[in-house]
Order: sequence, then structure tokens, then C-alpha cells
Amino acid sequence: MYYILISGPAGSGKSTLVKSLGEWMEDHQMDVVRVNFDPAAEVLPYTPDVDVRRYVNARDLMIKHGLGPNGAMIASVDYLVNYVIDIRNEVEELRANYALVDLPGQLEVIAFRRLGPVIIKELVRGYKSAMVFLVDVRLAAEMSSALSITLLALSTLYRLELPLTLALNKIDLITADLSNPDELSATLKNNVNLMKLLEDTHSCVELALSTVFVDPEISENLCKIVKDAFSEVIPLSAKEGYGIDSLYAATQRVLAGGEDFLTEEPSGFY
Ligand SMILES: Nc1nc2c(ncn2[C@@H]2O[C@H](COP(=O)(O)OP(=O)(O)O)[C@@H](O)[C@H]2O)c(=O)[nH]1
Ligand SMILES: [Mg+2]
Repeated sequence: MYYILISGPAGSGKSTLVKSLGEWMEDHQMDVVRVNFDPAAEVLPYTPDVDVRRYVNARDLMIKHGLGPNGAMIASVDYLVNYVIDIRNEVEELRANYALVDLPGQLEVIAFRRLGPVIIKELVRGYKSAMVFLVDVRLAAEMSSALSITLLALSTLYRLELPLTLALNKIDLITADLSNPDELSATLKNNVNLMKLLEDTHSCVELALSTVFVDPEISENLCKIVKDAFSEVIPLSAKEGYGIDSLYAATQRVLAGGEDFLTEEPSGFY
């Protein structure tokens, strides 16, 4: 079994992607376990096979301990430490080819507080795992936001220590026609500076000139670093099911070095 963890800021489309990637995999004869790992999830677009809310529910904690939404989220992740083995066992018992994990949107609790990475590492221990970091296309339009979101992805990578694939979600919002690859590629290049930042050799100079309160040299160097860290970003529409095949191929390159899962034992350790 392989783990694919879906991360990214709140609202980037993680839960929607768990639905569309899960359906795509099942259409391609793979068994999938959908894991809701968000204790604060209200309505999900898919039916979770394993659900952290069975163990810890942020809403219940808010009522029981008089917490606000942020406090309840922090408390939830702290409590989850006690149940991560149970969740892991539940996933294991389902003996699927893939476990798709829908992570909480509050990156802070999952990546930047102390216990988040401890829990995630315990969940996937012994299994080959890959992470997808989703970026909302509207947060990737400006050069400065393209840099800040890729730095956030890089910070997440440092904390969770799992291979990370960047995906640009909601591209249906910037183009009416997803069926014409040439037009789509031109639209993305013209409108989304994240594509430019990763692909265009002069983009770091452009970025350096556009920043106001950061030394241009620092901006240029940071830009070069994210360019080196992330060689590609996968354009995606989780809602329309666009790009799911490319995302699968990218995670497959990470997980099995391009081999398909069928060459591995379905639920074996590596
Ligand atoms: N237009 C568009 N909207 C999307 C896409 N993916 C997700 N959304 C919408 O973005 C909102 C947040 O999505 P959700 O999956 O709940 O994000 P999460 O907080 O990261 O789990 C919802 O209203 C989704 O319908 C997409 O590819 N295109
Ligand atoms: Mg969600």
C-alpha cells in the first residue's frame, strides 16, 4: 500500500481532490481507502472509509471545553496523538493499493506545531508515501504570491519530510476550455506567475525587481531556491477532473520510480 497525503491551505481543494483522484483510481482498477484526517471537517464531497472524527471531533471539543475554532483545532491534533495507531490499523485492515489522506487545511497545526509532523510520520511509518501540495490558482497569479506559496510548500516539506508534488488547482477558473492543450498552456503561462517562476529562466530577475521591502538579491536567491526545489507544477481541476492522470503519474514517479503499483505487493511494506 502507498499513502498519498493531500495537503495545502484551507480551501485549496483537498477534499474535492480526494473525491476525484479516488474515483479516477477506482476507474483504473485500484483499491482506494479515503481517509478524512480533518477533525474539523463539516461536509465532505466523498464518503470516508476511515474518519478521524470517529476519534476526535473539533466541534465536540468546542462545545465541551468552550473553545473557539482555532483552539479546538489545536486541541484536536493534540488528542489525535492518542489515536493515530488506531487510525493506522483501520487503514491497514482495508488492504487497499492506496490510502488517500485528506489533511486539515490549517497547515499550522499539521506542519508547524510540534505534534502535527509526529502524527503524520506515525500514520505512514513503514509505507512509501507521497504528498501533494495544492495551490489555488488565484494564489499563484502574482509573482510575490507565487513565491510565498512555494516557500510555504517548502516549509511543509521540511517539517513533514515526505516527497512533495506541487499541483495548481482550480485552473477551470482561468480558462473556459480545458480541452485545448496549446491554448491552456498559453493561458497558464500568461496569467499564472507560478508557472513562469518555475519555468522561465528570467523570472527571478523580474521577481527581484518587483519586490518592494525585500532586498532584490534576497528575492532573486529565494526564487532560484524554489525553482531548484520544485521542477514542475501539475495543472489541475479537481472539480472538473482535469489533470488527474498527470498528477497520478507524478506521484507514481515518486512512489514507485515510475513502476505501476501492480508490480508491488498490494498491501506490502517496503
Ligand atoms: N472552480 C473550482 N472550484 C474548486 C475546485 N476544487 C475545489 N473547488 C471548490 O473550492 C472550495 C473548497 O474546496 P475543498 O475541497 O473543500 O477545499 P479544502 O478546504 O482544501 O478541502 C469548494 O467550494 C470546492 O467546490 C476546482 O478544481 N475548481
Ligand atoms: Mg477539506
